[in-house]
Amino acid sequence: MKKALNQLEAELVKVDVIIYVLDARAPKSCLNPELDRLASSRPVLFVLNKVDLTDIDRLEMLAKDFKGEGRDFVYMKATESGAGSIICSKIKALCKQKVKKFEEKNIKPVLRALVVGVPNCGKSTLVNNLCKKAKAITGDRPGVTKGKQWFAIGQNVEVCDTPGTLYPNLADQEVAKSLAFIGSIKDEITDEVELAKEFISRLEKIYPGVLSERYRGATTLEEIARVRAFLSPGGGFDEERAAKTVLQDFRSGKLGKLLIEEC
Ligand SMILES: Nc1nc2c(ncn2[C@@H]2O[C@H](COP(=O)(O)OP(=O)(O)OP(=O)(O)O)[C@@H](O)[C@H]2O)c(=O)[nH]1
Ligand SMILES: [Mg+2]
Repeated sequence: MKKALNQLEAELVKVDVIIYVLDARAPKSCLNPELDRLASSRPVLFVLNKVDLTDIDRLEMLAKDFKGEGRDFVYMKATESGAGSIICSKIKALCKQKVKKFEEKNIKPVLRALVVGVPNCGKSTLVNNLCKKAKAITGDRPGVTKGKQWFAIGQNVEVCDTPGTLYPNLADQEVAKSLAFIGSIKDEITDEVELAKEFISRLEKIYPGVLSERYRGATTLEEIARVRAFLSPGGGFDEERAAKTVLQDFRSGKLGKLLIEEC
């Protein structure tokens, strides 16, 4: 991740604006203090992506923090074609000084935007949306994009897709858990049973009743395995399968539209 951040820093000198993609199910947890430092020298457009999966009422409570001098935000469903069209006008508004300076000389400036964010938040999907073509590879797992790539998206705007960047050291356990819940950290390096237990405990605090409604009264992994008849080959109930099911149901929106961090 240190290498990825160094590469971003090198790219930063070429760009006018940063498109900072956040997963709207845990937007604060997606803020990387290292990226914030890099982003402090440029205007920033926060893209609160995956709004189709989040709790918009709670998101609205957080959204105002993403607006200010040289800062703006948009709600986004990057998988919906045409949804990205608002980005160009937001970028132009954020870069209005450069645009004005060039237009005074009768030149249309090219605006360059660097797309950054944690793994799996939808950066490449957004870039494809802006290109109106599937040019960047996307995937439902972290670590899909391996290197930076520039794309012209029309209207004199170019965007650079980048690999997802996590914090060099995820000291805040609550943040680390949120990122694991939304699939920004590889499941292979986390214990899914432990993660699902943490998820259940967070969910019961913020949205009591959601689990028991989906799993016919069950609220623990063992109970969920029981109601789903997930049996272990060695006897007993398969908590690992229940853990995978709970996490997958959250990530795919089957548990409802949820914002899974404290507001
Ligand atoms: N429901 C929903 N899914 C989305 C949205 N945007 C992206 N996705 C899905 O999220 C997954 C990750 O998307 P990518 O665009 O590959 O994410 P990325 O940030 O480029 O990921 P890395 O390259 O690994 O850092 C894919 O399965 C997308 O289809 C959205 O607005 N809503
Ligand atoms: Mg990508």
